[in-house]
Amino acid sequence: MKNADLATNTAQWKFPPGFVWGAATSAYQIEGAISADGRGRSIWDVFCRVEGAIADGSSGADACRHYELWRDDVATMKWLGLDGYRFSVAWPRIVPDGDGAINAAGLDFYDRLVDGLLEAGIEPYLTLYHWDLPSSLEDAGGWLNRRTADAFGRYAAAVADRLGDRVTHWMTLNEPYVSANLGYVTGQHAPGQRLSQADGFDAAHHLLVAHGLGVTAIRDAAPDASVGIALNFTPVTQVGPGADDAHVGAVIDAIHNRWFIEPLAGSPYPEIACRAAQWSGDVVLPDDMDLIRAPLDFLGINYYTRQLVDHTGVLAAPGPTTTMGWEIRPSTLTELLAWVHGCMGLDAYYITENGAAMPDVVSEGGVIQDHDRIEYLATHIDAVAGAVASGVPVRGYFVWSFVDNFEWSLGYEQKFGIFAIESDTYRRIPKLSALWYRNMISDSQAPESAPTTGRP
Ligand code: IFM
Repeated sequence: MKNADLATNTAQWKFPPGFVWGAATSAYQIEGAISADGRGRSIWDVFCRVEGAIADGSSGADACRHYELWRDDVATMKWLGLDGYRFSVAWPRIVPDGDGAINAAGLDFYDRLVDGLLEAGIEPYLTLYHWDLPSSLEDAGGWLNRRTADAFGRYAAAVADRLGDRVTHWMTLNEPYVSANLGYVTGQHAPGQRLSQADGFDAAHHLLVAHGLGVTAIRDAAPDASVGIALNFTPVTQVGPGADDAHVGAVIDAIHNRWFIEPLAGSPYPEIACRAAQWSGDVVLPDDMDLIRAPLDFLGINYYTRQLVDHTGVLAAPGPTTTMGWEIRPSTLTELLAWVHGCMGLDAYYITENGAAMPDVVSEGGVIQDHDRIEYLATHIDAVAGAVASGVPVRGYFVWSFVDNFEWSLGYEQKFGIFAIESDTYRRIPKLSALWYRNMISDSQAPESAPTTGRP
């Protein structure tokens, strides 16, 4: 079927009953209100003030004002027909100094949000850490310091104690690859450090220790919780026939795609990556790998694109691409899901992020006719259906993102939302993709399109 037909025939996919259609966001990208109700400072508040760090000089200080407008947002999600909403909790709202006293007002906000979602019939999917580390922890070394992992365990316990009676689905971390590598190696993200890959692996290890401590804390507070982690994958396609092309491809693949999933599945860190970075692994304490491999209920998979690699490294993506310059490649998602299932063998996977930044031209009628985004979503949902048909138990799909938001070092120039935000009023304006997603959800829930597996 042609891509355009895939997008128009929204009743074609046969997902299992109970498949969760959702949308995703994260705290710093949408909340704003960075000084409200005792919130502490995060590394992103600090990083955004560094000259040149953010492409458009902006920050998440106001973002989408979700902290103030969350009730309207929940109503909009209900209108969309979402089954699930994936959001993150801002650590600095709960523990302003990173470790120590709990700020009840911060917990109150998420308490209200969770109740509001449940009242609207929307299941909360909660991520504990989506990159907004309390800056006082960074002052003490951040993720290079193991104590940050211990502090995360205590923070996780505080959130789970308060919300564990109503939130079933928990993710410890979002994309620890990005926290470790963009935060401590390339410096593109907060805290903006440019250190060695070996230092990046120290940070990555501490993130995984934090994950393990978080899993324990959540299970202690909420024994029936379904617990996972959201990992991002950028599969590598080797270009060029040489052994050197294969070697560089294998190293990049190990750093990007294998580093986190393999220890979660009980294997050691990939040897080829440790060797390439001359990583001593001194930070790994005797019981760490057992802590990291704690059984999970599900894995969250964030997928946007693949990367082409030769002996020189990652190559510019061939077209078609999104405005991020990321190649649009849905078939890789089907292959990725099979590979992930082979590694983890779990009963449940969620696509916890998938979506596209597009130019979003406003038509004469004032509507954002984002047919390109609709096609991206349709072809990727079709790719998920393909994986489901071949036996991968994918249980849900969360579009990134619910609204245009603060795209980290790229500011507000990259637009991933299915809703735009009107400047001045902060009104959420549905793009054509929001209407499409709404129809697709409603069609997929129609009784005649709910057989047990696969696509036609
Ligand atoms: O906006 C980000 C999100 O915070 C994490 N995953 C990728 C998205 C798009 O870059």
